[in-house]
Amino acid sequence: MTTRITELLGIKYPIIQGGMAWIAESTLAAAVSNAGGLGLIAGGSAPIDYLRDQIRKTKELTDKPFGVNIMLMSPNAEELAQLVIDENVPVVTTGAGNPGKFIAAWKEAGIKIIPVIPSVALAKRMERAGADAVVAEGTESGGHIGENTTMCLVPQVADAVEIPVIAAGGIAASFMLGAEGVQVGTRFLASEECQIHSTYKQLVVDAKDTDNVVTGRTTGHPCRNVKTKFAKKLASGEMNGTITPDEFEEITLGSLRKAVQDGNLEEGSFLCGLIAGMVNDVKPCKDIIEEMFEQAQKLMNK
Ligand code: TUI
Repeated sequence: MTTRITELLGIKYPIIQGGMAWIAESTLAAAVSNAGGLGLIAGGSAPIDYLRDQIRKTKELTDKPFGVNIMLMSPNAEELAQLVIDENVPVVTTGAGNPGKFIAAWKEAGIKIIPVIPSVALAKRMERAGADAVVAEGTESGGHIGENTTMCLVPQVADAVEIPVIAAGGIAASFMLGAEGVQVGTRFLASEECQIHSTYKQLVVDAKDTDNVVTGRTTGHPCRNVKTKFAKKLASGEMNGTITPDEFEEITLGSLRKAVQDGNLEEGSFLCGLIAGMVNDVKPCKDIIEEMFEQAQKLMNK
């Protein structure tokens, strides 16, 4: 399956891993890259020394291309943006903001730049600024989300820009909508190589189509999660006004770490996309990728 994305990135399958903060580290990134996709390490709000170490570990674990995701709301985004240059990272994806001010320096360093965008307007702005491709991420995705759906956003972005579009979602459907690659996050949560707590993996495997909720709408930073008691309590508290936006920020501070490292059901935010209902087992990244492409091929042959 050769597209402009496989050619741009030098990968076998047009699939890039989501830049999941606290989750995407060297073991997962290298497994996805070794399986023929583009593995990503999450910058998140990690300390610079941790990210440098993860980049170097990934280079030891794979000789294939990989990337780093820069989360632009992070207080240290600026220093992480410089680190990817210093460490010769081949690809950068960005999330939760406009990476415009970093693009010139990254281009100068020969880094391939792929912003994740929630709207046509931002996709056009990124193309003008020199991005190599964009990921159009619909509201079904896990974590920090925009309002548009993949089904409506992807074809509009694909029409609006000349650069290749990567859809966050299933392969066959994404190609029908005009994308040339896919970004996959939630499915990789239930991979053998993903280092999250076993409780987190089990929540993803057990989730049905309706076991999902958006929290943080009152703060302006909506986030999609597995519908645990904690997430439900947050969402309803926001809705009926018993949790103010400030209280929400306080309660959820550190909650992603508590989910990922401790599997803490009482205080953890288990970020996860709506597609978790379809994720029913834990297996190696290689099997996940190969199975996705076999299924896509069958669907497209139909
Ligand atoms: O970034 C993500 N997903 C994330 S980031 C994250 S960590 C976090 N935790 C709490 C609050 C905020 C972040 C967890 N999941 N996906 C990519 C994405 N980017 N989704 C939406 C956007 C986005 C939103 C606004 C991109 C650009 C943007 O631009 C606004 C502007 O400045 O024009």
